[in-house]
Amino acid sequence: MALELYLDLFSQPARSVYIFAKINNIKFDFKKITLFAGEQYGEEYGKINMMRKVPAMRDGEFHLAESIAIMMYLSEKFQTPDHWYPTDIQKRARVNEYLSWQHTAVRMHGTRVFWLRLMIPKMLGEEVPKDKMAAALEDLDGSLQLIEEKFLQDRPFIAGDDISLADLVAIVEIMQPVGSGLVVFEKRPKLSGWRNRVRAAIGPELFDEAHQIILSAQEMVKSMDGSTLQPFKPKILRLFL
Ligand SMILES: N[C@@H](CCC(=O)N[C@@H](CS)C(=O)NCC(=O)O)C(=O)O
Repeated sequence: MALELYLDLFSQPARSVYIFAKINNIKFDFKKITLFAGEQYGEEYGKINMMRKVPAMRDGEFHLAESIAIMMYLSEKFQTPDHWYPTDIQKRARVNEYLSWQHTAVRMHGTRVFWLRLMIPKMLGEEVPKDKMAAALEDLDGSLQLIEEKFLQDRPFIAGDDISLADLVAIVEIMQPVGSGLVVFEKRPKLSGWRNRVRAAIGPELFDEAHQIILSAQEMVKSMDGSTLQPFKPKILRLFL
């Protein structure tokens, strides 16, 4: 049985797993789980991932959730090039340091900005108080500043001269608020130079293909049916407002 990856490219961690598998020529069946249609709550998907999130992986009888765990599994199983998850313990520690930090920093703040700027007003019809928006933008800005000053410093990539899982996880998260129309790179030359290197290392075609959905999100929401999200409105507002 081929390796199965359960993905929706609207999701940042799903994109990182998708890019990682593609760039390493790992063969897989793309199992689309449409989050906005609530497919993650279906009975069948509950058997794949009881946490009801994407991404998830099935390799024969073995099921795995969590993007970072999935990419580490794939890197070991398929012996991907060392730079992705270096065996040198200090380089690996740099990658781990970023991966450990980002959940409650770039991921949390970038996701919040995406929902506050785009999904909550346009799909749920809810007005976002100005102070909430300002606080979310400030938090995101603080995280981007730390990526530049602490994680990148003067290095081309987070762990040194080559791209690693840390850069991949970072870029997919930063692209989420970009998808809501936020100007991120233009005012940050260091981050912008790094983004260009990451895109070149991934390959512009694969990078753009993986981000096509999120970069057309502003256009898509115009024709999307907001009623599919209504049942989740209390949960969404609790999470982001
Ligand atoms: N820590 C998890 C996060 C997974 C996650 O939160 N996925 C979101 C999309 S970005 C999801 O599936 N949400 C569906 C829901 O909460 O209903 C990972 O890295 O895989």
